[in-house]
Amino acid sequence: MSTRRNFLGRAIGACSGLFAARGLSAQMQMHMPMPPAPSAESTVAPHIATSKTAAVTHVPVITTDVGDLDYTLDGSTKVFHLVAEVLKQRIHPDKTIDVWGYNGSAPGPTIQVNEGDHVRVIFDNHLPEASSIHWHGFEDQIRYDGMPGISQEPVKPGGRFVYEFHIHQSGTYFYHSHMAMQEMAGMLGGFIMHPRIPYHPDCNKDFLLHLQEYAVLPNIAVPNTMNMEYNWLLLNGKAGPLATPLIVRQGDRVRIRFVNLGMDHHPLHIHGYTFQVTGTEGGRIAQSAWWPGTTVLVGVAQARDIEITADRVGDWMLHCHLPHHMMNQMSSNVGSMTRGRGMGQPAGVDMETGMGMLQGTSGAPTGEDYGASLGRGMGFGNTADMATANGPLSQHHAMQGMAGMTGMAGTASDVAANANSVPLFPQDAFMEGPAMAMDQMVDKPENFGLRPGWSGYMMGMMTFLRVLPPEKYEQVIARMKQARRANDPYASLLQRNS
Ligand SMILES: [Cu+2]
Repeated sequence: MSTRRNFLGRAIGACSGLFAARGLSAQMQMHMPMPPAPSAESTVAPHIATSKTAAVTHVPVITTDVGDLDYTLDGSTKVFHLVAEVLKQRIHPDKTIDVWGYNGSAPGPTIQVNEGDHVRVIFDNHLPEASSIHWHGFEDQIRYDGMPGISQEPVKPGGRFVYEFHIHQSGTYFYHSHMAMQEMAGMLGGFIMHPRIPYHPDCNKDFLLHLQEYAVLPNIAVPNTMNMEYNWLLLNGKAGPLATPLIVRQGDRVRIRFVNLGMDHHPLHIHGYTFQVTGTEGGRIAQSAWWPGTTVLVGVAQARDIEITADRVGDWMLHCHLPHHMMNQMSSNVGSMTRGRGMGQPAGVDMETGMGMLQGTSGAPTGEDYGASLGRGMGFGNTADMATANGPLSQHHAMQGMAGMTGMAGTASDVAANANSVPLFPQDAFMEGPAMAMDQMVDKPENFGLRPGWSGYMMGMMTFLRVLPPEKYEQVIARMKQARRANDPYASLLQRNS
C-alpha cells in the first residue's frame, strides 16, 4: 500500500511541477473541463499518472466509505489479491450487521486499471462455502468468466483461483459472486477501466456509488437474503446519515458512477443540477447520444455514469427517489406495534377482541382502534403518548436508550395538539426530523459545516453532493488531511491537494 501511495505522491509532485514550469500543454487544454472553473487548480483535471506501466492519465475514482484494492507488479502485470470473507459492518450509527464481502468491506474495494493493462486477480475464498467471481461486462476468455460449475470449478472454502485479463475496454464495470444469495450478502465491488485517451471533457472529481440493500429485521444482525422486502438501503455500504458525502469544489467537473447489484431498481436523483448521462455498464456513450436528466433509473446489474459542472454552491441532496428507499429500518408489522388510538394491544380480553377472530370487530388487533401504527409508543414526542408494556416506560427511559440522539426532548411542540385524533398521524413526526438528529454520532470531516440537525433528515439511500466555495472546500480538505485516516477512500484527492 505504502509503495503505491508514495508513487502517487511522487507522480503528483512531478505533475504539479510540470504545470508550474510549462503551463498547459496542448493535450491538457484539449481535455479541459467545461466551462472554465474559477481557480487555476480546478480549471484542469489533474491528470495523475497512476499506472506504473504506461503514461495513462486520469483522475482516480473515489469510492466513498470503501476505497481501492492495491496491487503489486509482476513484470508488467498488475496483480490484485481479492479475499472473500465474513465480516461485521456498521451500516448506521446504531446498526451493525453480518455481511460477506471482500478484503474487509462489502462492497469490496474498487479495482482501478487502465486500458491496455494486463491484470491478474488472485482470489482466495475464506467463506464457509464455495464461491467464485464473475467479471461483469468483461470481453475476455470464457475460462475466466467466473461461472461456478459452468466455466470453472467452484472455489472451495480455503481454495484459490487465479483470473487473468487483458484490459481492452474502458468504463464502469464490476465484479460479484455469481451465487445469487452471496451477492445479496454483499459480495460485489467496482472495477474501473480507465480509458487510454482521457474522456472529453475530462473530470476533476470522479466518484463511484454502489446502490445496495439488505433485509434485516429489527434486533437482528443477519440479513435475510431471500426476503423480497428490503429495509436497509445503502450507498457504498452505509445508510444515511452515515454515508459519506461527495466533496467537490465549486467549478469542478464531476462524474458520478452508479452501480446497482441488488434486487430493486433505483431512480437516483440529484438536486440543483441537470446532468448528462455519459456512460452505462457497456462503457462510454458518444457525446452526441448523451441524454439530460435530473433522475436516472439504475436497473439491476446496470451502471450509469452522470456528469455535471458543479457551478452552484450548496449541500445538494443525492438520493434514490423511491420513498421507502429514503428510510431506515422500515419493515412489515413485527410484533405488537404499541401506539394507536387506544393503549396498544390489550391483555386479558376475549378471543374476538384479543385475537381478532371476527372480521371488523371493534378492538381487533388489526382494527383501527388497537391496530398497528407508526410511532410505536417510544415514549418520547407527543406528551399524549402513553407508556406501554412492551415499549419504554417513560420518556426519560427512552432517551437513555438512545444516547447520542440529541433531538429527543422537545418534540412535543412539533406536532399539533390534536395530532393523535388525525387519520394517518403520525407519518414522519417520529421517524424523521429533530427526533432522529444524531450529528455527533456521524461527525466526520466531510460533514463539517452542514446545517445543525441535518442528520435527522438523512436516511437510507441518501447523501449529499457538497459543492463548496473555495475557502470552505479548503477547510474541509484540511480537516480530512488532519484526520489521517487509514486507507482513506479520499486518499487520491488528499494527495492531489497537498
Ligand atoms: Cu431505491
